[in-house]
Amino acid sequence: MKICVVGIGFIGLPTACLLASKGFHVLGVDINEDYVNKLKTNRLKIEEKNINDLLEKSLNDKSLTLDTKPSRADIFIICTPTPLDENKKPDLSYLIEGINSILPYLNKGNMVIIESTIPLKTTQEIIRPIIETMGFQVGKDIYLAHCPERVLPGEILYELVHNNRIIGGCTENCSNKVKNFYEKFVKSEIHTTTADIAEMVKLVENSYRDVNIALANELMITCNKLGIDPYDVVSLANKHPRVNLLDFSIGVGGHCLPVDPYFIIDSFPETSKLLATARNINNSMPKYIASKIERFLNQKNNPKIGVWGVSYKKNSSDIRNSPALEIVNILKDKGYCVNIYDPLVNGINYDKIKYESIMDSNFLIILVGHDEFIEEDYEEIASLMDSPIILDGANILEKINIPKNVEHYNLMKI
Ligand code: SAJ
Repeated sequence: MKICVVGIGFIGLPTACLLASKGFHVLGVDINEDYVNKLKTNRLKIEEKNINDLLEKSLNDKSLTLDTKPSRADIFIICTPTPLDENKKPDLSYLIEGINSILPYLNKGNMVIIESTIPLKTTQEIIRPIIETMGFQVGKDIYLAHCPERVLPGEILYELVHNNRIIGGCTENCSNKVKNFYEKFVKSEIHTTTADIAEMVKLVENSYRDVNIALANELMITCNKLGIDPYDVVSLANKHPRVNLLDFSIGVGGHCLPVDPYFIIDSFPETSKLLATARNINNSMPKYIASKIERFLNQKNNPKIGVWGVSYKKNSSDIRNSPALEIVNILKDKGYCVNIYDPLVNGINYDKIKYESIMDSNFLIILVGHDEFIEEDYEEIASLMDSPIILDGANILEKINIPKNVEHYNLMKI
């Protein structure tokens, strides 16, 4: 069975490699020729657990080939990006380009599976008509379904197999055909439903998480005003058997939670006010945290600041929509001298070596709780700084040994 995966990025590449390892002949397609060539020649280190070995093996045994154009296949899986534009409106240009690219290669009996996260009614009202312009009848000639990915970056290869899946077919026949395919490699439950419901389920999953985090963030701010420990409030409330508050934070980043709720808000603004409010609360967190940091910075003349951690969440190298980076930019825009260090993120502005980022600094601000930061020797770090103050935005103070004489504060508690 031949599979064509269109869009070999964060989700598409692990999906293509996994399917190739399961005995399928897979063609991975991406419009970025330079990226495809670098993947082909193993010149790219992909930051996803176990992916590099699997990619090399699949390319070597030819179970996976890569190209910039699709070709005939039994199954087409679309994993193209669906970002927001500058007005927080869904940008479907990559998705439509991906669908159009497979049209010349479609044959009766093919499956077309949309794994990209998509706005409501996209499968039935945008993708289905494009396919039917080719003379195919969806449900009879082509089996079209939305099967939203729900994998956690860093655990993708494991979760592709072990997470249960939702399959939303345009028709019941589409759902059943696509379910038969997923049953070949998914070891968990597979639930079939309609395309409309599958689209909403995916958006609800991330919206639920975003609203829950917004509630925790709002409670943290109230606890700060009240002068009580927000960690105690959340951990004790969660002792209730039916309460599960998530963690408050410096903000909500990544390419999912800050994006997906807007797909519902854009379609139904009148009935998604809670989602919009939650987005506004989470979007405001970097500014709130930066204002707390400034209260400390203003105690020194021309303070020198080392910031550790810029990715969107701990133990990740991904900086998309990173609240930590937003905080850094707020401080820099206000003229503060900020040196950044993040061992997981390569790039011009934040690859200062560890000690250079804090040498003679007055402040060390830890914004992301990478495991590496927990192992550090804070005695030595404090000795390199000038009357050091450590500000923790990642709730790792309890896990690290800070010398008694070094001032340190948890930014969530003050
Ligand atoms: N965050 C908090 N508090 C928390 C948990 C997370 O502030 O208690 C922040 C993180 O620091 C990060 C952001 O939220 O900045 C998003 O992190 P995340 O842990 O929610 O994970 P993502 O965005 O990497 O992946 C999510 C997952 N969705 C759900 O858990 C419902 C994943 O399963 C999805 O597949 C993924 O979005 C996606 O691609 O949609």
